[in-house]
Amino acid sequence: MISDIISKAEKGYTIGSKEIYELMSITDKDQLEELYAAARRVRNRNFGKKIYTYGFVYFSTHCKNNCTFCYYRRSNTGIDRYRKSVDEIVELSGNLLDAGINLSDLTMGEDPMMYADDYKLLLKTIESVHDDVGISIMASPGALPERMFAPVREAGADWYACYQETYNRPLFEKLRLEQSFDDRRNQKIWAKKAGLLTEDGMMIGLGESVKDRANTILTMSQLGCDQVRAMTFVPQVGTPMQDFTPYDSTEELKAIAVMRLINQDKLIPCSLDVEGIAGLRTRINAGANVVTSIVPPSQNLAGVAQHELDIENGNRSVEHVFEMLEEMGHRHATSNEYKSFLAKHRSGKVSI
Ligand code: SAM
Ligand code: MD0
Ligand code: SF4
Repeated sequence: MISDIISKAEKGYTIGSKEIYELMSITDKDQLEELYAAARRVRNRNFGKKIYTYGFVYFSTHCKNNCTFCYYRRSNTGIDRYRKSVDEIVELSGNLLDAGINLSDLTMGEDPMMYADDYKLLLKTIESVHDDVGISIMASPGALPERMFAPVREAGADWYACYQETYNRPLFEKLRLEQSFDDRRNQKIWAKKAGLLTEDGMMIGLGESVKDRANTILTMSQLGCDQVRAMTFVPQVGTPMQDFTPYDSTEELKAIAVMRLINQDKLIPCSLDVEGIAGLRTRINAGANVVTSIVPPSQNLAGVAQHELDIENGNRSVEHVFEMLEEMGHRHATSNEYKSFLAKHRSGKVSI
């Protein structure tokens, strides 16, 4: 039964919510292996040995929001926060490009300073990285009004990332306090209409059920995003969820593999922001094809879920990640290879 679903999905036939639920319910070790092996075959058939790489530039950790899971929520007072200047962000992105990284993920909390004067500083930041560096750009600035997506695209962003975390509406409302479920869902649609590639994402271990996970995977896939992700929740000191018992990575790995089977030519991240470098191999083996949250040491940059883990010791550095990919029989994609992937996907029609 499980084998039938895996092989049906591997061949590219559509599987529905019931079948996704069955796959997300697997606990047997051999069946899990079978799932990961199928996901690897699908990834390798579509992408060969190539793995894309993203640098993470968390350029402002100030935030007006109060998400219960997040270290940088506004009520977590007394933590260190920073805001990088445009020049610093340009320099960081330039270093990423020179080191062979495919994309600079320009991420921030919902920082009022960046949003002031009609998002002036945010747009200036994107534009400067585009004009002065030329690396591909993902913007992860939080939720924006619909009218801002065209300017974000014009400033030079290739991608807009905004994660729903869960498509269970009541759970969303308990997590993303004072934020609108529909508005956040619409972000992806508005971004796509403005010509941006889009990323959606789910978090695992927030109190959701297996059915919620299956439904979230299906909804993210149906929205037609070009990149979809899963990240295990990491409890954060000073937040209402600090005492949650963290999950191990099994559910995330399953989600990566299932997402791969139903989004065969899409990008699926292996984030170093959950388990640090220790989590790279398992996620690649589950079918991921982009390493995200590569952070250079000595730049005073933080991660989101793991704000320190493996950064200053250099384990999340470019060199170390490239080396590990080679050891696993993969190779990092060149900037031209990445740009041609973007061109191919950008021409896709809006399917919603
Ligand atoms: N502030 C913007 C926003 O929330 O859309 C951009 C930052 S976005 C990169 C932050 C994402 O990191 C969240 O959407 C969530 O998926 C993930 N994240 C935040 N805190 C986390 C945690 N404690 N554990 C795991 N993932 C987390
Ligand atoms: C990551 N810490 O890739 C980053 C972040 C934002 N677009 C991505 C969650 O894991
Ligand atoms: Fe702010 Fe994003 Fe953290 Fe929510 S997840 S508190 S919006 S930085």
